[in-house]
Amino acid sequence: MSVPFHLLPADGAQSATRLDSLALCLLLLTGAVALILLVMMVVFCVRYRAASPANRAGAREKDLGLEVAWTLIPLLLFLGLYAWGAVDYAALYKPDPAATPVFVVAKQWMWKAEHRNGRREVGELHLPLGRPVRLVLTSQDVIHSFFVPDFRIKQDAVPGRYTSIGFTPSKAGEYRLYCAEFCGTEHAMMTGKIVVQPPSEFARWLAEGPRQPGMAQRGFALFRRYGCSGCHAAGSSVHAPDLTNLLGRRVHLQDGRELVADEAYVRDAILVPRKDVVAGYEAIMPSFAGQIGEEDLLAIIEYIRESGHDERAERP
Ligand code: HEC
Ligand SMILES: [Cu+2]
Repeated sequence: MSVPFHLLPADGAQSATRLDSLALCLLLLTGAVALILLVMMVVFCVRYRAASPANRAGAREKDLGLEVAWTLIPLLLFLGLYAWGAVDYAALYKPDPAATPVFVVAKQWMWKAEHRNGRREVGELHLPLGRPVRLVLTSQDVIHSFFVPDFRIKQDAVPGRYTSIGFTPSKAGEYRLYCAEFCGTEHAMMTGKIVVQPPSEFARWLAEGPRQPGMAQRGFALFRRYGCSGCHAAGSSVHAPDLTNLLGRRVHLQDGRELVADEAYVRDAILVPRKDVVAGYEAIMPSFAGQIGEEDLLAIIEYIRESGHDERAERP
């Protein structure tokens, strides 16, 4: 829906359109309720004021039907709005795991992004038009917040953990990125640019330009350098779980809990291995906290993800 006179920021993503419709409905509904009450109040005040000769016969002490109606109808309307909001909220903050992940690392005072093929950028984020993306965010220092008003999305980037947000850009163009969490002297300058391109143009951009080896490939080298492969490689003499296809897999833990492995789980498995010990294994994995930087961690996770999808990634 487009609103005239730029009352609202542009809408560059489906999330923006949906949120605007929800906000408009909320405004209309609450506006209508307020208006009806106000008009009735004024009308009754004037009509039945003490001096008025209006006919007061037939006034009802009780009307169960009326009372039930004015309770139930608004209740259902507002519960409907609640459900609508909950669905939109889940779409943003529990994004589809199949959406293309893009990794964003915040630090004082810049936004760094890395795409799965190893293409990196600072202060800019290129995204394909019409494709669902899922940002996986973290921070190297303090809490920052990734805020794109034109997409109506905001998600904190928190040191020591991953957060994510999913959305689908719906209009090509450039959009402003802000940090929405006061993070130090140059917080106000911690801005960036989101560039939404048609998929073919995006693919060209992704393939060109300065780039490291793909994230998974870098992750593979790190996997060996940190000695993970010593325990986790097939044929290792250590009894350690096979990590192929781990992301998205259901994991049973020693203490009886069960969860689906996502990036945050793998991250914790590496940094705080005692937290979630896999059922059937001994807690012998050492913690790598303080040894592996955020960007290397993301690369290792990408390697683990790809090792399930693409056999070649295991032997680059
Ligand atoms: C000393 C052997 C050893 C080393 C070295 C080691 N691990 Fe592990 N790892 C294990 C064992 C044993 C488990 C299962 C018990 C547990 O969850 O702590 C495990 C569990 C995991 C899990 C959870 C697996 C699942 O199925 O849910 C991940 C992910 C993982 N390790 C990644 C790594 C990475 C990445 C490295 C290198 C940075 C590494 N490990 C180094 C032994 C090791
Ligand atoms: Cu910031």
